[in-house]
Parts: sequence; C-alpha cells; structure tokens
Amino acid sequence: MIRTATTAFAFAALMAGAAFAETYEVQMLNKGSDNARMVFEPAFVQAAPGDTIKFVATDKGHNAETVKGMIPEGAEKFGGKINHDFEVTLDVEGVYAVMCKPHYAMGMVMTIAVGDVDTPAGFLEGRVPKKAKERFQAQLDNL
Ligand SMILES: [Cu+2]
Repeated sequence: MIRTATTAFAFAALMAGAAFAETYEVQMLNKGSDNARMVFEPAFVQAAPGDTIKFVATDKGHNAETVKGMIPEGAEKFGGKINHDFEVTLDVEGVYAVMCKPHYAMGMVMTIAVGDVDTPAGFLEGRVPKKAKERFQAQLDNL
C-alpha cells in the first residue's frame, strides 16, 4: 500500500515536472541554415505557459526584445543586451513578437506562441518594417 502510494506520487511529480520544465533555445545568427541573413533560429516557437525561451548569442551583434504593442495583454515586455545570452519565462498566454533591435529593418524577428492561441486581430497593422512583416506573416502561418 505504501509502495503504491509512493509510486503514484513519484509519477505525479514526474508529470508535473514534464509539464513545467520546457526550455526552448533560440539562436541569434548572421546566417541561418537556409542561408537567410540575420535570423533567429528557430523563428517560431510553440510554448506552454511557464516555459522558458533561451536566446543564445551564437553570432555577435544581436539581441532579443519584444516589439512594442505586439505582446499579449497583461504580459511584461522583455529584452536582452547585445552579445549576451538571455532567457525569459513566459506565463501569460498569447503571441509575442520578438526582434533584434539592430536588425529589425532587415527582418530579424521571431514569434513565440504561448498556449493554444490564434493571431490577435490587427497584430501586424502597426509600424512594422516590410521585411520584418513578411517574416512575421510566415511565422504566424504556424498558428
Ligand atoms: Cu541582429
């Protein structure tokens, strides 16, 4: 009886751990595996609330930060320093647009979806550079 209870507890703890422990690595690159210039790889991450995104400064000269007005209501903006790894844990469900500040106009952007969500209405209607908009659109096609 005691053994059964212990096993059940251990199993429950394991499942809880699995549900909360995901960390997704996103590299900041001068050139992606498809030869595109200035990219986050992967450019789209489907996460769950409580998951962590780790931005890795594989190449120099990049950072990762949220795009103003393009994060879920109630979520906090985030941002890392250029040339530094940076990680953030996301608890609020929704769609987060992330850019590299020096290369935003070159389209260095990526999208994080937290939870089972759709593209918010008017998400790309703000001031978004042409190349960034094209890439956001492609990333949002994953939803
Ligand atoms: Cu960059």
